Amino acid sequence: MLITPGKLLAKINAPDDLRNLDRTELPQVCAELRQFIIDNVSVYGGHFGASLGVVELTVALHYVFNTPDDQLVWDVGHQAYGHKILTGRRDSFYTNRFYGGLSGFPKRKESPYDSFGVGHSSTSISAALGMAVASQLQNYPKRHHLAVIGDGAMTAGLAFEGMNHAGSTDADLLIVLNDNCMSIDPNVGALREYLTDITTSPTYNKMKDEVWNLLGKMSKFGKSAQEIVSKIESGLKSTLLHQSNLFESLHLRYFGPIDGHDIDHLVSVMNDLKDIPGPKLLHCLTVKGKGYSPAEKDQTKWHAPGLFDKVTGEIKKKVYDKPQPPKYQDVFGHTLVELAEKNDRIVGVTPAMPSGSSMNIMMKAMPERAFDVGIAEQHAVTFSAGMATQGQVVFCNIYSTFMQRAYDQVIHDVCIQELPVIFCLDRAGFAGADGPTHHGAYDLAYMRCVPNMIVSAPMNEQELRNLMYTAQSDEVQQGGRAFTIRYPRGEGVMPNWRTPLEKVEIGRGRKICDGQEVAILTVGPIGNYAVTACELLKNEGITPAHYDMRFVKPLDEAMLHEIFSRFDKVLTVEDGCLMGGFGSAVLEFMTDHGYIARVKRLGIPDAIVEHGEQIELHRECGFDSEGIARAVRELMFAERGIIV
Ligand SMILES: Cc1ncc(C[n+]2csc(CCOP(=O)(O)OP(=O)(O)O)c2C)c(N)n1
Repeated sequence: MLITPGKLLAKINAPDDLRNLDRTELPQVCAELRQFIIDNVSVYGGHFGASLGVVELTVALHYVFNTPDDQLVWDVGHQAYGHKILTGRRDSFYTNRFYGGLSGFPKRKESPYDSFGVGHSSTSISAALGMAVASQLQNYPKRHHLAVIGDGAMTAGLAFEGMNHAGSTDADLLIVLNDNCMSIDPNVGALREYLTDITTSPTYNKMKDEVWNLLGKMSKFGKSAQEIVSKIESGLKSTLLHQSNLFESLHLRYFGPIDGHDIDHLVSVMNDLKDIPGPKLLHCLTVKGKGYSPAEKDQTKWHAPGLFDKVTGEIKKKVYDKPQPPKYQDVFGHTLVELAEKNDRIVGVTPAMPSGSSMNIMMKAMPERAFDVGIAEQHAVTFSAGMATQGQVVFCNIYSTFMQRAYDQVIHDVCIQELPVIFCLDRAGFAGADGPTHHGAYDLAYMRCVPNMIVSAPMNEQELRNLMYTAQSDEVQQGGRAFTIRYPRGEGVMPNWRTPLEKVEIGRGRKICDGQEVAILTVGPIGNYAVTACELLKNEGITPAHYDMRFVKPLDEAMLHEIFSRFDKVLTVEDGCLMGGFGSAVLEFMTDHGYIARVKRLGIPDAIVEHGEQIELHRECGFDSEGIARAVRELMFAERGIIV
């Protein structure tokens, strides 16, 4: 249902309408835009604090620059709700993140204003620089290129790679650094301290005043950009004697810090910067959650709070009449501490996801043994490898989708060197409403082809605990193989999950139930759908066998020999890509051992699956309970010409 916008916002169907407004009306636009975001997210959910924090930046950027001809690139994109609302998607915004609705992130197919698709962090500088260089090659100097990047995203190597390149060009690039001192959790590392220093340094603030005076003169007296820029630069050089500037050292002209909530000042400054050639960075200070006090106070909780009462600020929690299963991430977090209490060589590593992965449980219990390394997946893996060389038992927890960034590190720094790092891949399978940039679709395929790697997926909480227990055991740690444990977003199936820890034999599956005619082979929690499918089929007199293979590598070969000897109809089910995944592994086994069987594989097809509830996407791909039951019937009856 459409939420009613304020009266100015109601008239903005595209940024041109915004640009037709008088500058004095912009504070009102900002207030209405902020309210519209609050009204929508409180009832339909989504990311919250980040978009509130960039309301003024969003309005200023679209007011000053000629989007969509000027290229505006958002980093991560979770803060782009205001941008979506101002660029023709106000009336469909209530569908944000729902199945078939708007994407929660900028997406090229969705709008010409979404110049670059995003979801993973720290891509904006490289992408906008690429666009700027292309504009030069195509002799189109009129176009501006803008990258809006947070201080969290700025901690990634990729952002620095982009700046390092940008500084050696004369491309028209404006990097807007949205500095709110927060990642999802508080930002970490030396860069955060540097940004705070630069913000509070008296030398810099004096210099800043001089720079703004010069910029002000430029607009008033029409001085040439070159003249002003050379003055600013000589001013900077004298200041640099006192304090070096990181961005200036990379040959980016640095402006700021300025108040990112002062819309009038933002418009003036951006207008001035338009005339300054070359790569430059504007440092804006903002508050995550700005304008909604509960979100300003607890910024991590309000990053993506779920539904809430916008008047009281109370976050709505579902009420149950009996205990519910925990989230897999919490089972991970608590089990890690339990293991670390007994094994003092255990350490934990997370790249900027302490809350999302529940590594914060260990960070609280054992702060000296758990590390948040910033949005730096590559570093997280190599840092873990380094610790493993010294005999630490490292649990490196990375979302499946973000691990894609660190693939070379997995091969080069871990597996080739036979280091037994334990990779816990959270959000494996469909991530849900975050959509294709966040689906953990590829991990089974990309991990299983690497030598010296064990790949496993627990079917429930107890299995997760046991796999973690096994991975840290001396036997595995001395074996020189890395150990991947992948599990999905959300709750498991066992309310009483604090089970005694038991070792699992590496490469050993479990028979869930015996049966006739068809064998269903699953990995991970998707196996619970197969359990339900078997119950459905039982009513029809169909009784397939079901095996939880547990390991995609090494496969349980003894079990597979038994299966292919007994069954000539086999169904594999995985919530990962079909190409190269678990089903492929089973087919490889079959052909390598000369078995002949009819094998049907269910999993994620070779296509981009959009966003939606996990169950909706499982259904779409045909591996929910109904889909599995249907596939069993097909295997049994289709060849006899019976339509099922
Ligand atoms: C490669 C990658 N790792 C982790 C994430 C998860 N993530 C989403 S937003 C975010 C924090 C970004 O902080 P910042 O750039 O400062 O933006 P803010 O939310 O503070 O506006 C993180 C870690 C991601 N999107 N991409």
